[in-house]
Formats: sequence, structure tokens, C-alpha cells
Amino acid sequence: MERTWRWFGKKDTITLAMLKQIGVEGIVTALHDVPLGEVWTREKIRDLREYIESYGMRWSVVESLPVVETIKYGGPDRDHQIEVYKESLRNLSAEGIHCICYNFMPVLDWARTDLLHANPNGSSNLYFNYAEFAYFDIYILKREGAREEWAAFRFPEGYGEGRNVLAEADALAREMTPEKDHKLVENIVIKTQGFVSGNFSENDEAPIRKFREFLDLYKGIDKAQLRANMKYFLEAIMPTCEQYGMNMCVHPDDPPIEILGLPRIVRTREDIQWLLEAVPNPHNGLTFCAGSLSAGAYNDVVELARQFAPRTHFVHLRSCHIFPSGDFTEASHLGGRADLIELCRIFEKQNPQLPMRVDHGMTMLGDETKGYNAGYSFLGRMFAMGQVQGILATVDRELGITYKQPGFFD
Ligand code: DNO
Repeated sequence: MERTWRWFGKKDTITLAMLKQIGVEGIVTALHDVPLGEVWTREKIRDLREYIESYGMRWSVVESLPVVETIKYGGPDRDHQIEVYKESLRNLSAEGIHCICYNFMPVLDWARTDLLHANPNGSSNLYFNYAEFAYFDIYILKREGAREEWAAFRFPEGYGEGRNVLAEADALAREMTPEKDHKLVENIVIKTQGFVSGNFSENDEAPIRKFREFLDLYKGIDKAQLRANMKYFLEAIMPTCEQYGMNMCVHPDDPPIEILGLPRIVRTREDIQWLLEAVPNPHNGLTFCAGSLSAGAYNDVVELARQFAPRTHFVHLRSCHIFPSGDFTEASHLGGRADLIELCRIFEKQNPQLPMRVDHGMTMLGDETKGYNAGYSFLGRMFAMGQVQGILATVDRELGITYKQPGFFD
């Protein structure tokens, strides 16, 4: 697979010169400064592409070209927004960029409750605690129906035995302080969404009010309706994708569970099969995010990779560990539920040119003082990148694939 890295543009303190030293060949990025719903112009795309190329790398994948909420909930201006999307696709194609990662998660792009959860070795990882999330939902967001939904909540079989998430959330309510509430809002909304989604920014003064407004847009939108809206979007853009050779790859829902009363439609094998069959065009494909999928106890990640490799255009390598309590954290890239070694075998066999990026990484050895985006440390990701390069070198040897890491004399 092509060794790529998610880089957040010219303002990223992790520079392209640094990435070159650690074997990165391709860059995964976006025009982060273009407001949601505006066309990505050819000039802006070209400027960033040329900058990346001046370091001897290529712009391999766009992550993300955001699908605005109106397309997801089917608002009155969705057709206009689909035209905007098509225009950006045409401009990207004209600049030679053909792989587009996006997601179809309503409101929240991804969710965690703790961004610096200590590992036994002294580093930290991202963490999702159901009780804290339920507390956020019931006591901070004060979402209508939240209490009833958490009362009915059940963990997948084998997890969370004897656990009562609602009772835990009520217990938390007795000990939380305004400072702790603020921290939780920061973790769930500001720091996780701010740099990826465009719906929220680090400077939002009333993120909870904004959050409620977004949730209101989805009143009456159930799973079937969200699926219909996704199909509508994909069918509308497929002719452009065919004409301009654009590969769309949807990112699975992270975590792959239903939250905040919102439908989530890219969580399981059945979901992925549905979306690939609903629009049976090779340009409608998948971002195989092993991390997101492995946070769902019902997902056998290796089986999913075997089944969906032919429609995968982009791979995220990361692995989760689910505790017996049902909570999950991000594991070592050599451990956890995802079996990255077997995944590398499957995808390398499928297509040695497939772009792959290491996803997230430990926060370690001072990463925490550098202000990196949540999950996107430098040393932790570099460590994971080294591990994955080792896996790939071994798998390539097994498969008889010749690969020479750029940047060395031999
Ligand atoms: C988080 C990421 C997501 C992902 C988008 C893709 O770390 O995996 O923000 O980039 O959901 O659209």
C-alpha cells in the first residue's frame, strides 16, 4: 500500500520535511480553510498540490470533502449543495486528485469522551466511556428522550454485563463540577470536531446551543430516511465520478453505535453491503477504517476486509480494544481487535498501490505539550507508522512484492 499521512495543511506544525524523513510517500489532506458548502477552487487546490509536490510527495487522498448537513438530512438546498460538491470534484480531478474520503454521520463526525486516557506504559490514547457519554447527553445536552433511550440501552452480547449506564450517569451527575462539564464538552464537541468537521470550531461560544440546533434538523429522520438521502447523494454524483475518474470512499461511523438519537448507517457488515449494493458503481467505495469498525463488538474486521477489499479505495490502519465493561480505547497498532497484520496481507494482495494511512496514535514522550489535534500526535503516529512499515515489509516479502523505501542510498 502507499504509505500516506494525514497532514493538516501549511499551518500544521508537523511539516512535510519531517514526514519525508519517516517514509511518507503520499499526503492525505483537505482545504481546511474553505468554509463548509463552498466550492474548492482549482487555484486553491493547485496551490496546495504544488506545495506538497515541492517536497517530492503527492496529494494522494482528500480527507474529507465534507458532505454538508443539508445533504444528509435532505434540506431544501440539497440539490444546490450537490452541485457545489460536483464542482469541487471536477476541480480536484483537473488537478489530478481522484480519491475522496467523506462521511455520512449526522452532526458529529466522531466521538470520544477522554482524549488522554493513560495506558499502563505511561503514554495515553483516546477513550470512549458510555456513562460519561450518557451523562453528556442527559445532563449537559438535556436531549429530549435521552433518559428513556439510555434506560433501554443494551451492550452487544458478552460486554457490559450487569452494567446500568443510566444509573452510572446519574451517579456522575452527583459528582460532576462545572469544570468537569466543561472538559467533557471540550472533549466531545470542541477538540474532536473542531479540526475535522466544519460544523464546530474551537472558537464557538455556545457549542451546546449550536449542537441542539443541529440535532433539531434531524427530527423525523430515521435510518431508512438517512439511507435514502445517502443513496440520493451518491446517485446524483456518480455520473461526475465516472466522467472524471473520482473514487468516493465513505468513512465508517466512529464509533459504530447509534448515539444521541441519531441514525447511523455505516456501522456493520449489513450497512456496508447495503450502501455498496444500493449504488453498485465501482466509484462508490469504502474507506476501510479498521479502527472505527473494530470498536463495534459485532464486527469481525478481518472478515469485513476480505469481503469489501475489492470496493476499498483507502485504508485507515488502527485497532481498538473493547473492555469487558463495553467501553473502548485505542490499542497498539500491533494489538487490539483489528489484526492489522492480516489486514495488510489482504489489502496488499488486493492492490499494492492502495493508499493507506496510520490512523491516530499514542500521545507519548511530550506529544501532549505540542497542541496536536486529538489523536494526531507526532511521535505516537510515527511509532505506529514504523510498526506498519515493518508489517508491510514482511507481508511484501511473503507475497513477492518488491518495495524500496524512498530516501535511502541502498
Ligand atoms: C477522525 C477521523 C474522522 C474522518 C472523517 C472522514 O480522526 O477518522 O474525522 O476523517 O470522518 O470524513
